[in-house]
Amino acid sequence: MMEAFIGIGANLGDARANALDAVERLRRVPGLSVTAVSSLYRTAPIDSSGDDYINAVARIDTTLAAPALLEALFAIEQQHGRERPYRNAPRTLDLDLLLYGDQTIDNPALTVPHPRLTQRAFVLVPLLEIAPDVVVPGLGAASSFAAGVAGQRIDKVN
Ligand code: A4P
Ligand code: MG
Repeated sequence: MMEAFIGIGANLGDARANALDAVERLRRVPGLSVTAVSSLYRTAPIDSSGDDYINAVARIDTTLAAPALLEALFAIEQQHGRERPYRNAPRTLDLDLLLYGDQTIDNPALTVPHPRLTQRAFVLVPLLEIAPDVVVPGLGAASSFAAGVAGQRIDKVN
């Protein structure tokens, strides 16, 4: 059994509903259980355009190998009609594999830890909400990067 963290982002359509539905769909994936979900956050687009994003992070326990887990995330994105016209395009739903236990994975299809994880408040803030002591393999405590993203706009959605 592996503990992993999934980043959830949406900024097209009803972003809040899409993020919440993503969590419900994650709960139904065989070989995976959702053990914690952060609050939803409204965040300014970073290197992206369009409306504010809704972001959240889920913690899971899973027996799926990392590539199979990524496939399951893609399937949920597809169920939300995700299109990929260009990199960082606005999206109905984006699911990123942020951390997969203490593993480091680096191949064209999958990089874990997610390479931009420590530079982005929209990932770090919800991650630290549910896992304040989590360690990013190769980089150290996630909390040590919080000060570096303090200038990025992020507000908890009530
Ligand atoms: N891929 C490699 N590693 C991973 C991983 N750990 N998790 C590959 C998920 N996918 C991974 O992803 C492109 C390719 O990355 C996939 O084919 C997969 O094999 P994508 O989801 O099609 O494209 P993307 O999301 O546009 O690119 P990417 O690289 O995921 O972008 P980022 O860096 O995640 O940024 N601003 C706010 N406020 N909130 C956001 O959620 N998101 C982005 C996306 C930009 N700005 C944002 C937000
Ligand atoms: Mg993505």
